[in-house]
Amino acid sequence: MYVDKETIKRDFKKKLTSMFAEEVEEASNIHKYQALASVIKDYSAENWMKTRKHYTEKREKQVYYFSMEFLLGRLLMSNIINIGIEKECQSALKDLGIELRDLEEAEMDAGLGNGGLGRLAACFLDSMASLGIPGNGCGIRYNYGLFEQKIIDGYQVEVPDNWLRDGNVWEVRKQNKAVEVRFGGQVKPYFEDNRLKFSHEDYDPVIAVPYDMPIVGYHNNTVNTLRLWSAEPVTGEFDFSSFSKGEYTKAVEYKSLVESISQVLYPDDSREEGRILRVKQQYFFVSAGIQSIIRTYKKMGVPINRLDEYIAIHINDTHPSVAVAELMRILVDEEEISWDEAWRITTNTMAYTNHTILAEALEKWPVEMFKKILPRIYMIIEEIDRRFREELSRRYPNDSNRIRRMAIIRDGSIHMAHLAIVGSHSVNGVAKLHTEILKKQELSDFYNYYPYKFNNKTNGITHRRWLIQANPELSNLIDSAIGTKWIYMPTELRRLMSYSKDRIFQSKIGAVKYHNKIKLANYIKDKYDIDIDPNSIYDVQIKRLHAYKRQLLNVFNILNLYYQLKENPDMDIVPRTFIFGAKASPSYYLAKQIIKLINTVAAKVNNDISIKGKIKVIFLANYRVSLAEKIIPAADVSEQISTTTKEASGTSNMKFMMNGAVTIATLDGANIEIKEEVGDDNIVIFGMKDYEVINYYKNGGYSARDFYNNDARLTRIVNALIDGSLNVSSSEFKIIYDSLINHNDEYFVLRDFDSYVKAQGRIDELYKDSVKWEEMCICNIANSGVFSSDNTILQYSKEVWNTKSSLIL
Ligand code: 26V
Repeated sequence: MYVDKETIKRDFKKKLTSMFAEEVEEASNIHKYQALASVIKDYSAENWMKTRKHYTEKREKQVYYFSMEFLLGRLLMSNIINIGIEKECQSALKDLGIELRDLEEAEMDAGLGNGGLGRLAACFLDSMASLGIPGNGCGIRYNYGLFEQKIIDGYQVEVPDNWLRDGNVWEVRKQNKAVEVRFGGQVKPYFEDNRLKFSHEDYDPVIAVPYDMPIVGYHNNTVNTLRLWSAEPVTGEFDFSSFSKGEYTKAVEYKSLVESISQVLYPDDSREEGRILRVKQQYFFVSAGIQSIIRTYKKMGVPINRLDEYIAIHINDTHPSVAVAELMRILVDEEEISWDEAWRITTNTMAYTNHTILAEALEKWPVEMFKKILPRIYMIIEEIDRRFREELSRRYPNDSNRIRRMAIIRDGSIHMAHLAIVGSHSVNGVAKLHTEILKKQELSDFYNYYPYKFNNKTNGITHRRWLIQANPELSNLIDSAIGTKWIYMPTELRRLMSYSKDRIFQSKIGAVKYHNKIKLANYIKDKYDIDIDPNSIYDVQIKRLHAYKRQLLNVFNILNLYYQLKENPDMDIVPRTFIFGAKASPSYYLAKQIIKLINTVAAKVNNDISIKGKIKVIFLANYRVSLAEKIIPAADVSEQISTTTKEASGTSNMKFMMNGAVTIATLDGANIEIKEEVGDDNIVIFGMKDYEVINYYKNGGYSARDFYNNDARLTRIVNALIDGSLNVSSSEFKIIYDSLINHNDEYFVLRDFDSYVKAQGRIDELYKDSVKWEEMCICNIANSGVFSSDNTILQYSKEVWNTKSSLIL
């Protein structure tokens, strides 16, 4: 869609008037942002309607991506770019004395996710829309997203993220599409027309109200929908004036139930809190989502038993796996379809992605708790479990252990991953190694039983946000070298390979990087009042804080360098700026102490003039999507140093690569595939191999204490945690010390230390050879195209969902 600059100017001024009764000169940036966003939303409104109508008229198969998390970040720029009116907006605003980039900064991030899993969902929405695939998101409209992180005295302090304070310009509340979701109560069986039926009584009804957000495709007139559900009370359900009737307690409980459901996102990554509320949240959006799918489907007039031909439901991790039981409930109880037929439809409709092998993250709900909250759903899960066990005992008549291991309900808990696997036709991991580990280890029983269900879909990232939007200079430079075909076909970036040794192109790449580094330095100066040197290597680790991601290994290398520099301040190394960004789960004490450690080391290193500014450590508070967009284009080195086997895929690794950073990595997750793409010379690999890690876990035989005792560098560094030499009390980092020495270093930090230090030495050597370095950067960019989420989504579409692109002409 095209809009000229004069129209934008006129519409923008009109909006400022209608929304705020303000002139351009008097409006704040927030108001100007809101007016512009609202204008942009208006521009996409017609295509939004058209897309919906088009899908219905053509009876296209639609996919619904169910996810508890959508980490969208900001939407203004991405919508403007995808509509295709960036230049027009820029110059319209310029005429009015406004910088588009300033308005961009006024937008709050939609931070409705913890990390990789939530951001992946957002990248997938962008790709589906840009490919014209009929794809919808379904999730929760949390009033509060992931907490805002403040750093006070080096510690993480969590502050509520009130992202809706100024309203959300992008959303549309659809009151008339609200549905009821039922909690608690009892289920009474009865007979009617010779059929066993169930009536759900005395339940607490909650109204689910959808808020729709447009997902604008890139230059293709497609506008898909992300539907987020908000929980509201049933009006008139409880008469608060009738307290005298003894209804008071019930009324108060009801009110707090309703208010809590869509109140806040769980800030836990891979750690189970076992909270009742989480089950309620899951059922809430799943039930609302499926009810609304069925409602729309029925309008098409196709019989319900063909649902699986028109609808695909994707389960993002186990969080929405109750969808299996909810769809069964609707088909069996409400549509009165036979169990077997309902089961065929359900399993053909559902597909499940696993995102982690960490045991702590596998959701198990206590039966006693679950059946109180969802009595009918529990009965259905029991029946699924009973039939599944029966099937298993026919197949494995003498293997009761195996049947127990695979059961959905076992030892008083419901295993949500098992429910998801049994109830889906497709189960996938998110990178080659991860899928192999699922097949051979974590889910090997299921792989044996259902080999045809298992497949790999390596993650991806949208190159529109992570390259075109975040790094416009690089994007323009690429255009000038190879044209713009890569935008529609990211693997075309390969054509940059013919420039990898071109000295002129190399220096242009270097200049773009340098300019991005200056921009980041200015931002850091502005926000944190710290000077960083754009001629230093920007070495970046940004991701959730977790022991397996090994921020600690990074810190140990820094301390090692620091001690070396203390002894020899003239040591010949390229100056380095180590940049961290990470949020820790509020209940994850070890992770929070690692943040404190990073800040403690930063204070020590940055204030020690004797090392002549050769290394600096910066912890950037409140890491989030919009901050990632500033950091990644400026990075020289991408830290992907998880304990091998633990990082299912990683996606920041792909973002860095696409922006021309060189990766230092273990052979874990998608790092392996990155190495395959760029070749051994363009990535720096270190650390244990997957089989070594697996062997250690199986057979023991690792002694962290031996490494601590036998490597003088480690002795000194680990001692520093408890000897007060970091200028904090000697008990401050005792928990970190204990995790390494007394709990035998579960994630092999000490084991991989030497290998990591050597790898960092190689980085230093490579960087000194600027011709080689630029060549590496170009090879990384050139080979990053396969990691566009367009590529991933095309595979899901073809191999899992059976959907196709359907563009409005
Ligand atoms: C688990 C829980 C458990 C309880 C409370 C809240 C909560 C939130 C999230 C999770 C699961 C986290 C799993 C996850 O984020 N996995 C990451 O998924 C990325 C996308 O596939 C992948 O790149 C990362 O390697 C993987 O760690």
